[in-house]
Amino acid sequence: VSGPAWWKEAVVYQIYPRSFNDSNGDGVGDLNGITAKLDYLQTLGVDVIWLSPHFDSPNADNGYDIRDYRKVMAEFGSMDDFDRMLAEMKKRGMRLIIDLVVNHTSDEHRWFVESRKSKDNPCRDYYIWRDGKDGGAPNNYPSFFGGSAWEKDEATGQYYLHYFAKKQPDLNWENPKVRAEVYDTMRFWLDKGVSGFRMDVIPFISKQDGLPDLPADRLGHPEFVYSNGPRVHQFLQEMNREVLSHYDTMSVGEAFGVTFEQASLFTDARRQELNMIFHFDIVRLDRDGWRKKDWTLPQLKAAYVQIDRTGGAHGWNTSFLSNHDNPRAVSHFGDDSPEWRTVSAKALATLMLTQRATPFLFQGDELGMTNYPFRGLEDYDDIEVKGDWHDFVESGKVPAEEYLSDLRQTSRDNARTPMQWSSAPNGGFTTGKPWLAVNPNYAQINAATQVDDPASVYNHHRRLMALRQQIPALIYGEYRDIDPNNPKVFAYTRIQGDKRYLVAINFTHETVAYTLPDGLKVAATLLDNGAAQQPAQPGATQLSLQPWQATIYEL
Ligand code: TEU
Ligand code: CA
Repeated sequence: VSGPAWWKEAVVYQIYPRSFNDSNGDGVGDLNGITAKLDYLQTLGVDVIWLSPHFDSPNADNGYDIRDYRKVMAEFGSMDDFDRMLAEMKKRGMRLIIDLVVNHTSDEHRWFVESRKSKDNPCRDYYIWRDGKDGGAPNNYPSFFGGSAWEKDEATGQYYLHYFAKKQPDLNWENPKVRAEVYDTMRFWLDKGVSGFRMDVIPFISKQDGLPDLPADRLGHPEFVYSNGPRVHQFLQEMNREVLSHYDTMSVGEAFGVTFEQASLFTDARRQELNMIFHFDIVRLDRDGWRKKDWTLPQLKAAYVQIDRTGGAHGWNTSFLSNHDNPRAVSHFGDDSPEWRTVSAKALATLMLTQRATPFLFQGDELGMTNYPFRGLEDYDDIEVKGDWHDFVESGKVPAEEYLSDLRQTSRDNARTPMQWSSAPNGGFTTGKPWLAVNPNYAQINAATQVDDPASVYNHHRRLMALRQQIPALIYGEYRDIDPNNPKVFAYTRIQGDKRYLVAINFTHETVAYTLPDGLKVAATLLDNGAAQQPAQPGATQLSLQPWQATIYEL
């Protein structure tokens, strides 16, 4: 049965190292830069750091294309820097999880360099090679970064499979040698003292038998097929048996393409696969690839209920509103105009940190950092942008303006602009030229001004994280949406034994008179995001919720 665990009680903070803090002025964040900011993270209340890939890589996809799994990316520092960073984290009682990117490697990885040489190379079978069909690719699989998922290689005339860029060939997990290499790599880092892994697109590791064509209605969303290979659970159980079960770890799988019905197959503790997965249903609620769609509050609430259900009695969930692949939380689900930015960012923090789930906070969201005011294509760095531009705009399917206008809101680069530490040039991120432009609003939004301001977004996160530590019901308590159809107010209870709490969030710009359903009565206000005009009276059944007010009550 699934009982208490350190990783259920932890708050995880995601660091995208390239954009976190540059210690040597080359414009790229680095490991020493992270070490220098550990006190800041400790004060915030972070228990676990998830570090996006820090391995040697030619950076076709910012480190999600790994050339050497046991080497630190030179731009980020050395293995000594890594060891020192980890030791400093431990000193502060923090743990580290790292990114395990093993669906694919870089095409510059030693295994692929060998593999492509000849059909009888000992590494040939580390990847997925097929003959072409009718003068073209072996099947109709699309890649997520544009074009076909197959690339023809001149040396042998065969094609290799790449679900992402052609510089990210997919590993062949059917080959026991590949699995043994992966498990060895995991042990290497665990023996160094890391506490687990975030696993990149892990449901994709098992490929469909015979690689048949996708049906036409799946071509727009191949993830639902790629995530359903016949042996994915067998591989994950083996990984757990061989590696994870021998260490005190946490594991979280990025579950792109995994539906609510399938989720517990990964996370039911009795199956011994992963501890948690990242569902895509909230961050992708209002979009289809780069395209924006409208969303309503009841839809958002329904996703929360469904995700909570997949946790059930034997699993556990994650709670997150952004990451390095998604726009900024406040720009996405709140209101990033100067008038509402602070209060709505705090409302979202309240939502994020009071779920029956482990919260994953993305760097900068604790400051209410916003999307970037992109103008044209030249402002973007992301490889995905270039692929989509090619597939949708250059192909003539979509006018450039339409693509660029949605992209401004959906692009991954929104989350990747450098951290805003202070009002110094470039937000104090670097003394050199940043690899990606800093958001011009850094003079208004930065850590230096927020750390000492009790009313800041940062300090609201701090208070929420402290409260979560004090009140087990906010972690383990049953989750119930008490008013799923209300289009303005998000209200839910968290109940554990006789401890009863209510979270009420006004998602509008208006004052809402809210009558508590089901005879619920407020006993006391525990924490408010600064919007409330007066505390609710004990016994109150009527709340006057101010614009973007988010309050945790005791019932
Ligand atoms: O992303 C998985 C993924 O498929 C999407 O979230 C991706 O961002 C894209 O929008 C799909 O259209 C993971 C990593 O988080 C991402 O940064 C990598 O680029 C990708 O895998 C490949 O490793
Ligand atoms: Ca640097």
